[in-house]
Amino acid sequence: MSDKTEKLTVSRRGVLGATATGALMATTGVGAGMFAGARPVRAEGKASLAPGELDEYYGFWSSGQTGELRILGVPSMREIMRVPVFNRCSATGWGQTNESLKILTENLLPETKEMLAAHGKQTYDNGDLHHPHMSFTDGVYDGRYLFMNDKANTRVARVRCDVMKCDKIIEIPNAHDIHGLRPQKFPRTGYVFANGEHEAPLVNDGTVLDDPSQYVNVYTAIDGDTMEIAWQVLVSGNLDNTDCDYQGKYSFSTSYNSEMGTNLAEMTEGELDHVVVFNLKEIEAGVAAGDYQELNGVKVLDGRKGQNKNYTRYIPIPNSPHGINTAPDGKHVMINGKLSPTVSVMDVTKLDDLFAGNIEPRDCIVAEPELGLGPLHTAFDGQGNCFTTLFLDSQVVKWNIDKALAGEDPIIEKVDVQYQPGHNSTSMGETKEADGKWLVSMNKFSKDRFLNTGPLKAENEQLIDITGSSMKVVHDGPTFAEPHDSIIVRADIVKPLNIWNRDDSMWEEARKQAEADGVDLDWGHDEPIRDGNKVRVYMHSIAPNFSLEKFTVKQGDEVTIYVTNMDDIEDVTHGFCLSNFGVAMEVGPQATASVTFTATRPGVHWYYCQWFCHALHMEMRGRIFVEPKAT
Ligand code: CUK
Ligand code: CUA
Repeated sequence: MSDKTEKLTVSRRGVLGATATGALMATTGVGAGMFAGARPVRAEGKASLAPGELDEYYGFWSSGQTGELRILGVPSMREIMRVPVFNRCSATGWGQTNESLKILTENLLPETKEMLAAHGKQTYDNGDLHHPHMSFTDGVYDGRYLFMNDKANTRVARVRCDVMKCDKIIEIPNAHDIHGLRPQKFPRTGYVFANGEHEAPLVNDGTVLDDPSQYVNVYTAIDGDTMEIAWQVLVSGNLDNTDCDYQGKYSFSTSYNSEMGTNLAEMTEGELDHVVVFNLKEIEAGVAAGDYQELNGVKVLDGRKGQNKNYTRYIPIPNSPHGINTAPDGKHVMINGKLSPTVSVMDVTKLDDLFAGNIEPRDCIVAEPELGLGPLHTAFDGQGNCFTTLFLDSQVVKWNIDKALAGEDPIIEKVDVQYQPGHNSTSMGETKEADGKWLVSMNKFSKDRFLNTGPLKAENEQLIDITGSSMKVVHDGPTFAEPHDSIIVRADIVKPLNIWNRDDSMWEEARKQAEADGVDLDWGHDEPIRDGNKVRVYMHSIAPNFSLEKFTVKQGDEVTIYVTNMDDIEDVTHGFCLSNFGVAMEVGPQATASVTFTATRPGVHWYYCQWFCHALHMEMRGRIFVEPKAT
């Protein structure tokens, strides 16, 4: 054990024994800072925008167990849009339209489809979306895509920033429960790195059950352009959060359970956990050299401890690190201690030597300042300062990297937040262009900050002005379950369309089917097209009319309705809602959407536009006649 490690172990023991572990285990939710004097919220400063004023930044928010992506304006913190991804959305028909079902089902594993079919489902209708991140070019957001994980059902999704709709969802084979996710920063995205959190047998077919010694964990690199899996690496310990460098050489993940324990006592037994460093060039060389096993169509390399491969290195870190954040200086990476009151500062320029065997793993840790209790995530101002959330202390601590490196007390200021912060994010903070204007502290508990809504309470996201010499909390923003992470992107980087392009690939299947049916998809067809008991109905909508005011099908027919919105005016979205069939979908301007259902109920049924579009919106409706089966 090196001197450094010994010192680290001792100091950690002292602090942990007395406070952090006890507080965390005994009373999650009631940390020291929870009762600290709550400062009154000032609705002042640049955070309040006048009506009609636009925000300077897009905020892309996860929604945790709600499973959607949310778009906020920063600094106003107004929620502008929700983008369904892993969830079922009543408003847009996500999870019901044929277009969304294609995306939700096309990359599910065969055994998943089988499991879902046994439950009468085509796809999952829940997800747990923690980490939304934008694609990069040259270390800065490029406005192409957003990528995000689903911890609940081991998936990764992509949202197109031109239309703000999800266009790809893949299920990750071999791994379990994708948690940490980051896009490659340089030269571009490139890879999307995804952490499998929960360990399991590599071939999880029931042959191995309660034998954790045979469990593995899996790190996945996805090609962000094709959304195909590039490679996977087996690792020791589970994987929590991940980030990568600004050189395109390394990525790294925290591991909170290097013991591979399965209960709390086992998981926190060891004094040290680790960060796994992945050497991208070496892994690519390993793939090229055929040093992998192919499993479920994926190339899986072995980067576990003791394999003596150059794919990975394991750097000891005080027990249970959580967030990992690369500073905009391109050199330092902050590894947040969680159970340890420290943040470990890793210097990425030392990683070449680490892989060459010239230095010891701990030599890459160049500072390890004590900051407070329960450090979870760190954000940056681009001026050499860090902002670390202290979950147990209910504080954000501002500290200086250079001072930490010099061994001085790096703490500049602490600010109380309400309460128990998890992630935080700064404007452009995870890019080379961190601008040091805004910080959002994403607090897990709101307690008394809003009107009481009963036992289930909102989360509280606080906006903090970090431009001045001291941090100012300027806004409280309640959010529903449960954003973990967010990014704050300069508005000029994101350029969504106002109306769809008619030739968008989103409804490619509809286009092909219409062509096969000899129908002009734009304008539709006067009569349903019958094909055995399958019936296809094509109509268009122009406010305030559907092109079909009635049509007839037979009881038991499988009916597909295609609606094309031929309005080409900004914000004129129509809907199609067939009452008492549970059918509803959004049809954006110049878009086509379709839905398939079985006409089980004979009689007269109304469909209507459920998106208020026109003074005669209520009149925008029509009838479907379902002829009863001959008895
Ligand atoms: S994790 Cu939630 S507070 Cu899933 Cu990014 Cu740290
Ligand atoms: Cu169309 Cu309401």
